[in-house]
Amino acid sequence: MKFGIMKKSVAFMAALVLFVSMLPNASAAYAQRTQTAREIPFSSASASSEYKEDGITFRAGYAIDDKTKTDRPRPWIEGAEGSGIGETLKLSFDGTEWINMLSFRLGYARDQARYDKNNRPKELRVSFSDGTAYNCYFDDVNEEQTIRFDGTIATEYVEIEIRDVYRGTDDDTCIYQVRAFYVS
Ligand SMILES: [Ca+2]
Repeated sequence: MKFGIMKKSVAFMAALVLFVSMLPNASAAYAQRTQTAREIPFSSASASSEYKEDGITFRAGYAIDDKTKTDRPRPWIEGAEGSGIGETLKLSFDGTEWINMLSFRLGYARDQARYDKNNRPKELRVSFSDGTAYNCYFDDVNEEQTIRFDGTIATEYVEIEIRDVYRGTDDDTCIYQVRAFYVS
């Protein structure tokens, strides 16, 4: 009796192996989660200096405002003598946020003439309230450039120091827009 059952099982397994071997070959395909970038809005901005001209202050807040909501979008421009090396822009969240990516529009990015006229940051040192800091390097292009960090950073602010610039005809360095994201 036992022997009979075993024989039947062996026959079943043989049939199963034959059936599986007849299935069409297929390459492996693994599902991947779509990466989503959630923007974490800044709530306030301050700077070590702000450039003033014709009654306009190119204030820190311009670096975090919504460029689509104005006809004359402006950057933050440092107000120090020379290229503004060492000047800082501090962008704060409303409390502690988790971020792992920053995006930058650098220079006076509204149009090419303004972009060429003013300095564009080449190197920025980016510091967070958790004590970490990164030297970030940028190309001289009037496009959004993103910096993706290895880990996730829990921080109350993003502090940006100008370290090096691409020179324009005027020695004023501009940061047009900075945005923070959590990419999952
Ligand atoms: Ca300057």
